[in-house]
Amino acid sequence: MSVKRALISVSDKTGIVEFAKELSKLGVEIISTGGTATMLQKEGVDVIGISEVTGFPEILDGRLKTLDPHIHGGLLAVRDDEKHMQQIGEHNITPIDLVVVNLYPFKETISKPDVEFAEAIENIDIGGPTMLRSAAKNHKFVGVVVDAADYGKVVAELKEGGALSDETKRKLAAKVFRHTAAYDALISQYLTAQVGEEMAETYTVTFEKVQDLRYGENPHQAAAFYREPLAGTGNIATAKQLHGKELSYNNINDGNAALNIVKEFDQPAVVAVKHTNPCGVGIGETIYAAFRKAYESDPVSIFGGIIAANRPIDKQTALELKEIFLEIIMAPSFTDEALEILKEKKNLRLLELGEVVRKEKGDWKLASVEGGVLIQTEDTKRITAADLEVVTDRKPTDAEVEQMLFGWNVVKHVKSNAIVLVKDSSTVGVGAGQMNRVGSARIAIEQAGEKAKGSILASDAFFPMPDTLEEAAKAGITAIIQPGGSIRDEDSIKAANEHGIAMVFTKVRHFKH
Ligand code: 93A
Repeated sequence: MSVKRALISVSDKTGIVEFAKELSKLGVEIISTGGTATMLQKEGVDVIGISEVTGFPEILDGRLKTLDPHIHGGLLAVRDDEKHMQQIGEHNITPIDLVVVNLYPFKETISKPDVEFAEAIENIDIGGPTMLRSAAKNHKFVGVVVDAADYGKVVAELKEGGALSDETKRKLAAKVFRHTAAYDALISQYLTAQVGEEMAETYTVTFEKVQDLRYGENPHQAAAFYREPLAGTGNIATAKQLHGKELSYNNINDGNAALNIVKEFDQPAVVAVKHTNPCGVGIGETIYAAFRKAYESDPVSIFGGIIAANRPIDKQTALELKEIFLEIIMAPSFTDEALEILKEKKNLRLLELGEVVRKEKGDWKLASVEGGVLIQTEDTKRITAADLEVVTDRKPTDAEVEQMLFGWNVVKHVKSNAIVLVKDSSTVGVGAGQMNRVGSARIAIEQAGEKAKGSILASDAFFPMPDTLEEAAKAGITAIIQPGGSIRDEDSIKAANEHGIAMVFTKVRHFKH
């Protein structure tokens, strides 16, 4: 079916003049709304003003422009239904064969810092989505373009055969409903957050594709990476890749884990991650000092790891990083010298994060399960020395308390059951993901070897029995931080006292599954 009449109403006017000119050349009559019509006319395109078609002025500050039977009748009439065609004829409605609409910039508006609520509301488009939906419903007869990226393809098809193919029209319609659904999802999220009803009867989210991925966790799984429309800086989703091979699914997942840990620290920190668990974390006066500590934590496991830093990577650090086989280095930025050094490694992925800051208020976290999704707030719980309850005869020294809090910030990010040993502001042993706590403790102790002596043990959840304490005492661990709350706490406290270990309870636990 040939395209005789098109309606163009766009907020983002990129490429619209060229597109409209091409349509005009093809003999298509163009109807257009206020700002769009003005622009097209200025550029010498003949347009019919929307009011000429509706017989009604644009009123209510533009809220009422296209919401009119002359428009929607022209979009919705089924062309091969005699009754429909007779009815629109009786009402002087002319069919519209092509709709080109993009919507009021709601996302851009709410992305502005300090946006006023009223401004956000004014940017909820009503007439635009309505036209898109009418046209998309009647896509058998109407072409509908919501994405400027499709202008070229539409013109090419019209030039070729004077009409759009059924396949193209159906694809365009599907895109429209994806677009309007995402548009409404964002409005619903914004308003829902405003009234604090996040876990309402339905939960509608939308994600935008960042990139296709070669495969998922394994080569036989398909995968792509999507981001939240309003993702801020300092995230894996908005990081800028400066160098190296394409990111993989596992890279992104591990990178996210490393970043979450490094964000815990205000002082310079470096985190090395393998399979989403930290294998080395260090904090220090400088990023180099932090890197040394992270590296010395476990010089074996860092091989093939992912590094996150919360300060720019300098030359000194780059020179040593270059000597290790790494998948990714992520940092707020890289000095020119550091970049030059690291770029010598062809495959090494370098990600520039922008500002890396700890979030005070967490996002909603989604975990997919078969047939559904679990939603929870992010674990952003923090504690200070004042929150610690000393439960043993021996009180921890100030230095021990400092190390306890460091260990606590790390163990929170280790898959449960999680045990972390720390010494001199670096991790020396990490036990992750075991099905019993003492198993994780044994792994951490074994990995620490000699370094276990004089170290501090952090546990993400309480000790159900005193076996972990006995292991800790044997290894020469001097202090323990754990949530407490087991019915057998007294057994662990007794064992700690027997061995002169200082132990504190946080009364907060950090399961991570
Ligand atoms: O305010 S609206 O919801 N009411 C309408 O009737 C209407 N018709 C088109 N917004 C409406 N539009 C939108 O106006 C389009 O979706 C487009 O984004 C914008 C184009 O306006 P202008 O041509 O005046 O720049």
